[in-house]
Amino acid sequence: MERIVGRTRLVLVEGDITRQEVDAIVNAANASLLGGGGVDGAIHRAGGPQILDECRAIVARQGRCPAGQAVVTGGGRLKARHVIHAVGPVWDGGSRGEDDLLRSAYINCLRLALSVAASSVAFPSISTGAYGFPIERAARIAFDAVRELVQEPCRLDEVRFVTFSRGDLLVYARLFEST
Ligand code: AR6
Repeated sequence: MERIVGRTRLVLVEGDITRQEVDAIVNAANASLLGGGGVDGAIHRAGGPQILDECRAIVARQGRCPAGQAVVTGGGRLKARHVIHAVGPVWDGGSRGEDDLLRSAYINCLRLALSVAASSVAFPSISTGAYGFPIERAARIAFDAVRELVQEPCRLDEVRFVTFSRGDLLVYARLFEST
């Protein structure tokens, strides 16, 4: 499924983010930046040890990465040249600033993608796995943040949402259809 916003193509697919042929893929990391399960584990496994080495160097330089923020490393063995490691909020009922932190994570990823001159970037559904953020609410925040940023024409040709289940795909598809 596709939508054009500004001069950017928004694309919805179901699949494995480690296999996407884009300039940058986003990782749903944690504040340690040292890897974990879910999409984080998959990216480090597929990309190899170079990504973890770079993450360690970043933490040594600037410390842990708080929720809402992101950092960028190379892509190691991945097809993507860059990995943007975003830390989403842990869901805690919804009244502890989770929405704003999730939105910041998406916006900061897009800014980092632009800063490394990526013209295509793929996102997983940040925070909706181990961190428990409800998928409908998260997808709406993700979609709105991306749409808002690319409304002003920018150098991003494509932003891809990569869902990992049919259920998540349908949630995003409803957003694409209603726009
Ligand atoms: N490609 C695309 N999406 C995936 C893949 C994949 N290969 N694998 C899982 N997903 P999660 P979070 C989906 O738990 O909620 C880690 O341990 C998954 O189905 O990976 O932000 C980190 O180190 C879900 O829809 O990330 C942190 O400690 C989405 O990716 C913590 O989990 C996000 O699920 C972060 O939790």
